Amino acid sequence: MSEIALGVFYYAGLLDPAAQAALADEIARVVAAAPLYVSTMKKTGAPMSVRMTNCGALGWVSDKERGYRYEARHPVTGEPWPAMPPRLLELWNELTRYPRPPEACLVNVYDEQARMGLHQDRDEEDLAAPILSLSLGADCRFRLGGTRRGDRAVAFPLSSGDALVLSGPARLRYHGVDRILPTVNAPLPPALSAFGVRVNLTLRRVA
Ligand code: MD6
Ligand code: FE
Repeated sequence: MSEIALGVFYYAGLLDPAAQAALADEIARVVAAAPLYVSTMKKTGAPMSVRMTNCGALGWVSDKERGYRYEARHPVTGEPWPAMPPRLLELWNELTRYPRPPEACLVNVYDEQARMGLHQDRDEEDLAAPILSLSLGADCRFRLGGTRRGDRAVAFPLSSGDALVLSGPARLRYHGVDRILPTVNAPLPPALSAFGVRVNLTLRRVA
């Protein structure tokens, strides 16, 4: 683990290939129960290039009409989200040491062209709780800015099995995914490879 900036904890290669495959199996079960959907941006209504789903009590959803929010049900099927796999709760406890469990795990699925614009995660009421991110599959170029949009940013790759925690003074730092990198160091495990080339999980406390 290295604290690459105050409150930014980077765990390179935290999950070995077997752990990545086991996690991919669990996420494939989530996707089977809660199909991937396309969210739209709140101001423009433009579709996001990343497809999403969630597990846990709450899930992050977005549309032009009602904006960014957490909901207890899938926006298309109307079903409650699947339970969060116990392994994710363990990783949360291990890596964040936060006394309360995550309520939402957003699953972002990227194809080669997908990206994620620079954003802050601030749709949660509990901004004291960290966010834990886990990546599987293709490397991406991750961008981490400051707490104001115009602040200088650094960019570094996130690879399969890496974990990243944004906490404390870094909780509201802007960040995004510039692009998926072309060299495939670790393909998505077969359980998920039909859906895209990279999967990122973000675990959050909401309330
Ligand atoms: C991604 N990650 O890696 C997008 N958010 O695909 C995030 O948006 C993110 O990595 C909060 C904390 C860590 C993250
Ligand atoms: Fe984010």
